[in-house]
Amino acid sequence: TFQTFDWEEYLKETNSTQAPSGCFKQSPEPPQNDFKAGMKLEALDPRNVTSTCIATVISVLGPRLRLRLDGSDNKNDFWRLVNSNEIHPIGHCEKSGGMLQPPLGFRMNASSWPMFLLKTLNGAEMAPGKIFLKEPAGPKANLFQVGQKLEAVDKKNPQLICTATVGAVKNEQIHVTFDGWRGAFDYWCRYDSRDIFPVGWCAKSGHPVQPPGQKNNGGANKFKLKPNNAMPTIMPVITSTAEVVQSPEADTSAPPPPPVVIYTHKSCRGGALIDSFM
Ligand code: MLY
Repeated sequence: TFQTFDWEEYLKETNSTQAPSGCFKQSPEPPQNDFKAGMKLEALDPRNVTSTCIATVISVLGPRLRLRLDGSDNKNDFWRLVNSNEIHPIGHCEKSGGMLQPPLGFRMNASSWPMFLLKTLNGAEMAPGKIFLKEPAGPKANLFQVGQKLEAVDKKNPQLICTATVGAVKNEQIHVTFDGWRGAFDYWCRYDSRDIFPVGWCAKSGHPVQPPGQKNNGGANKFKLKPNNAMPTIMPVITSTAEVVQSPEADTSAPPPPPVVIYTHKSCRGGALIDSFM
């Protein structure tokens, strides 16, 4: 089910303000996404940005695309907005005098690249040029202020866009901190990064948003997601301690403790100690 987050209440409760939309290099309205899974396009290799590669759309989420470079593995998928300037229709590279390159970590011998390229493009569904949208101009200077709220991609879990706060501002950079999460997820980025969005962008664009985590939140997370139009459902999570693998030194003479049943709302995320179950 599609989830929303009550930013208005959260801003009030935290006595904070949102970064104005003019701070961001994002279009005022989230762009339309007409890409479909399976379509092929050209993308800069995120691990080697001087290379243009063939990529396949693995899935779509709001105005974002999950991409995988053809000839690469399935462990290095990355996400791009439909109005990114790092993606183009097939043929763009050659038109601008470049040559398509194998991705970093090409799984075959480099000498088989030309044949691989022919085969991967033969009969492929190529994303039509008209669904690639122009990158917004964005602001000319860093207009962010410390303490302002925003929505930001979690670079360690890049499918997630999360509630965040500007922790610091320095020259062209801002420090993105994730509300209710330890600092391990924080990062510095340019003010015109495509990974940061104004408050409410996810809700507007049909992209899920992650509510704040539990840290320094008084234990209970008041600001959880609310399902849009689904009836709340309580789901049991059964953790059988009997399945825990024991080390050779463990006392196996004692009987295993009984299973523990935890009841939780199905939209709740497990956090560090309980796996997600959706
Ligand atoms: N289960 C992962 C996910 C963390 C997501 C953190 N983001 C939202 C800032 C973990 O606990 O590491």
